[in-house]
Amino acid sequence: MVLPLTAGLVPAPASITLGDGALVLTPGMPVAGPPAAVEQLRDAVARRTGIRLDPVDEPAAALVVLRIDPAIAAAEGYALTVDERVEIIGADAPGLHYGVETLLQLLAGTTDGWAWPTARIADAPRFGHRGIMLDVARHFFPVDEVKTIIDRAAALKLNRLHLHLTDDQGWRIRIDSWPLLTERASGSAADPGEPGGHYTKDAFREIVAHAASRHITVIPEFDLPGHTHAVGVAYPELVEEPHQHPALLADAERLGHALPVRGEPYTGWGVGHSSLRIHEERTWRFVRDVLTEIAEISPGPWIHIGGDESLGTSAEDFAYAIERATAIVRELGRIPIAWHEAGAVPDLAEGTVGQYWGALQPTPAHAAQCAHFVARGGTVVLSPSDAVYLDMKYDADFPLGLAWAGTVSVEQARGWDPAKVLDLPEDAIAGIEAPLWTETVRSLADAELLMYPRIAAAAELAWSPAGASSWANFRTRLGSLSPLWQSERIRFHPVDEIPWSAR
Ligand code: TNX
Repeated sequence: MVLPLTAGLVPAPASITLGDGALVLTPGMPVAGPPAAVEQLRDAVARRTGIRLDPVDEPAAALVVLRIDPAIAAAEGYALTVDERVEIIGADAPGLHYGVETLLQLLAGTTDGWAWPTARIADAPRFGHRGIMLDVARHFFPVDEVKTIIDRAAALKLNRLHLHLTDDQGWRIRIDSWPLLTERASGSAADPGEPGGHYTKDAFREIVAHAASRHITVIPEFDLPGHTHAVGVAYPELVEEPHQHPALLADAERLGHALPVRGEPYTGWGVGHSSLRIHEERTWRFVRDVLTEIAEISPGPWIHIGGDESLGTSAEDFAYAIERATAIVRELGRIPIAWHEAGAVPDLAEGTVGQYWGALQPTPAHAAQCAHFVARGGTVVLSPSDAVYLDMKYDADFPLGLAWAGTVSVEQARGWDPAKVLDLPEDAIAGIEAPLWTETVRSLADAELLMYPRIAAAAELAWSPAGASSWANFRTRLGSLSPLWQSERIRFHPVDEIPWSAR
């Protein structure tokens, strides 16, 4: 038997020993275990190979045995063995799910047919927060596309989907107490030719449920006090006049975009021009109502309140807004998350999680802002823009994406250590999140080209132990995923940096 079995696993497991044998798949191969995991495996194997595995009740009669034992590994971990049979023991349901994803990546075509290499793997994640962020405000993704993105994120062992639901260009979530948000402010996006769209509460619940079935928690974001131009399209009395700062004027001129006008849809790419009216009590009724309705449809522990690029809000008003918004989230029984600028606010709610989007080399101000979240009992999620911003161009010639943080190759996306970005203890780092901002994205295909393969680099840094492997080893493993990605119809950008396997 010729085995092209390279164990192309991404993210790299904590420990792996490969033998020289293999277990060949046969139609009707019996599989036993918890129904959700059995179905996950059967569906994926059938999609990849056309082979149907048979569910059986008795583990003793099965050749693939799936089970849960909390003693086997840390949370979300698993142990996997392939010899004459396959056994996957998850520490919990997510761990079993990830073990099955690993087994699917191990599957390879051989001269004897589809086979798993003899292997022994013990695995568990480095970080608890392994996220992707989708900007559905600049480009709206319908529910089915979000589900596709969820399935694929879970395959890379990611466990958070941060949905950036509101921004200057559009409001994407139905709020019953303020119905004009979606009636008047959801029909635009970051391109005059785009239709926009929004999620009804049922649609949002469907996304949350689908994510949960893949062990992914949805983190909804209502970005405030800036990035709120769309609020003013529905309720002009809630927002200030646009702040026409020099960078906004210069960018609008360069890109040929119109300037923001209060009460009218904005389709340009400028940032930092909008602000809620901080001193009106009506604004705070609005903020509380929105956060309350979002909390009602979001069972997860976190709610993101934005806080980035509030150039149209004075520092004093910004501090007041962040204090008040984070306190409301706490009152709703949830943990606030905010972009790192909110770390400048002395009295932000205790336990607020910061999301760092500056460079791999933080400025002293950024470092101090991040440290403040930790001093207030929170943690920090790392989204360094020159490493994990999925909307940065791969190189200057790439047609999609922006380049304000530089271009980001796959090697740059993977070549950093999450423990070394900020001068904080490792347990102050909640994990890593890779954002996809969508100013230049017009379709799921565009999104995929920016995400893949770089999302795999972010997933590896979030999951695998520090220093788990070299760049040379990562390139080879990543390249060997190409047949799997092709069979899943993922439109990845075939960068020259990676030796993509033909089969
Ligand atoms: C900065 S990063 C933003 C977004 C833009 C993005 C484009 C952050 C918190 N804010 O509003 O979409 O750059 O890369």
